[in-house]
This record gives sequence, C-alpha cells and structure tokens, in this order.
Amino acid sequence: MVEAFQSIPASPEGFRSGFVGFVGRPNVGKSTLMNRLVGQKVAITSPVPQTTRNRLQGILTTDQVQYIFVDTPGIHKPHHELGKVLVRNARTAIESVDLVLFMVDGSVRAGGGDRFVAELLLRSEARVLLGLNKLDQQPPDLAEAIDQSYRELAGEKDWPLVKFSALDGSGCEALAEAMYARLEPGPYYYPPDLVTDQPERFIMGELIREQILLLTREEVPHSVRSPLSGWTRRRRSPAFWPQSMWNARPKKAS
Ligand SMILES: Nc1nc2c(ncn2[C@@H]2O[C@H](COP(=O)(O)OP(=O)(O)O)[C@@H](O)[C@H]2O)c(=O)[nH]1
Ligand SMILES: [Mg+2]
Repeated sequence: MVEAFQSIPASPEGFRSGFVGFVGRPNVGKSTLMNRLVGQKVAITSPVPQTTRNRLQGILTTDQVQYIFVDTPGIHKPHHELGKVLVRNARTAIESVDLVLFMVDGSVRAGGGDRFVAELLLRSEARVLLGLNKLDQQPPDLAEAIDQSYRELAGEKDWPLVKFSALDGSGCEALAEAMYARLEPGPYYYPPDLVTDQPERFIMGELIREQILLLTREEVPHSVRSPLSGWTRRRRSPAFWPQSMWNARPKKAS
C-alpha cells in the first residue's frame, strides 16, 4: 500500500480531478452508482436502508480525469445515536468535497427525506448536481411531475438535473460528463489503477456484512461488523475464507 502511494505519477496537462460526494436519503442507490462508475463492487448495497456506515471512496481514473467518489451514509432525520453519527458524517462529507451529487429516487416524487437533505445542502456552499436515479423505474406518464417535485427542492438555486439508472447503466456516461464539466484541473490523488481507498481486508469484511444483512434482516442489528483477523487463499480456488466471525457492538443503554 505504501509503495503504491509512492508511485503516483504526475498528471498530464489539462487533467482534472476532484472529490464527488454522493449525498441523499437512504436507499436511493448511492452505493449501486459507486460500483457502477468504478466498474467493480467496492460498496455494499441492500434493499435495507443504512447499510453504508463508513465513508468509502471509490476511484475512477481515465485519461482526462480522476474522480474520487465519496459514498456517504444516507442522510435522514436522526432518531437514535447511530443515526446522529451518520448525519454528522454526511455533513462533513458535504463540506469537504468539490462537488455534491444529490441523489434522489426518480421512480417516486420527492418526499420529506429528500427535503431534509436539500435543506442541509441549501445551507452549505456546496456545488450541487441533482442526480435522479432509478430512471428504469420512472413511470413515463408521471416523469414530468416527478422531475418537477425534485426541481422544487432547489428553491432559488438552479441545480442541474441529470437522469440515470445506476442499475442498468443508462445515462451514466452523461452523468460522468456532467461531473467532469464541474471539476477543476488537478493532480492524481491516488495511483491511477486504484479503485478504492479502502484495503482489501475492509472490502472483504464489508462483503460478509452485506450477506449477513441480506440473510438475517430483523434479527441482526445494523451495527453488525465483520472485522477480519485474516484469511487464507485456497489453492486452485479464488475463494477466501475468513478466519473470524462477525460481531456486533453491545447496545448502549438508552
Ligand atoms: N430499479 C432500480 N433499482 C436501483 C437502482 N439503483 C439502486 N437500486 C436499488 O435500490 C436499493 C438501494 O440501493 P443502494 O445502492 O444500497 O442505496 P444507498 O442506500 O443509497 O446506498 C438496492 O436494492 C438497489 O438494487 C436503479 O437505478 N434502478
Ligand atoms: Mg449505501
């Protein structure tokens, strides 16, 4: 890892780079989009909200640009301790990126959750792109009304609207171009071949956590973690076998 960072080349003339924060209420498809753009699974996704706990960066480098996508935990009104931490992390993310992709679920109209996020963004200095995801599920007869419900969230500000589907990839190239247009000239922040800032060990732990969340639903708290103490690579098989079991932090007395 250290060696990799020592070998970051100088970026070519006219190269652009920047940090793009994916911000939005839970379940709009932030992690799915991250995986789609990076071209590999680096973020875990699930139909259950609040899967993303850590700030995870996915990296896409082309000849012209290096995007560092910051997958933030879904923002929603905090009802408990973990929720408050998630919102605080998302706020920090908003302030520390070059561009915010405010992601919404384009298959339904804007709701209270989206309004809560929009208000956070309106109170910040962030440069915002409004990203309408799940285009594959947008009913054509309601498209105009749905789009309008999200445009209204911007109030006085004129956030450009981009429509796409992270699931089937439609519109994702246009989205990448819209992001490119809003980034400044800059260096390689990471080696060009890196797809995430997280070590392999973390990604593997996350993939295990994803399966636990998928298979157990109600029975396991969302604070479940799966730290790996190590793994063994099996000969003639790409599979890794984790050597530790998942655990969950004990609940704080409320
Ligand atoms: N139909 C459809 N489903 C999507 C799309 N993007 C994400 N999803 C689904 O929405 C759910 C939540 O996605 P996820 O990426 O975990 O959302 P996050 O909480 O914002 O990170 C998952 O079941 C995804 O498969 C899309 O473009 N179209
Ligand atoms: Mg997520």
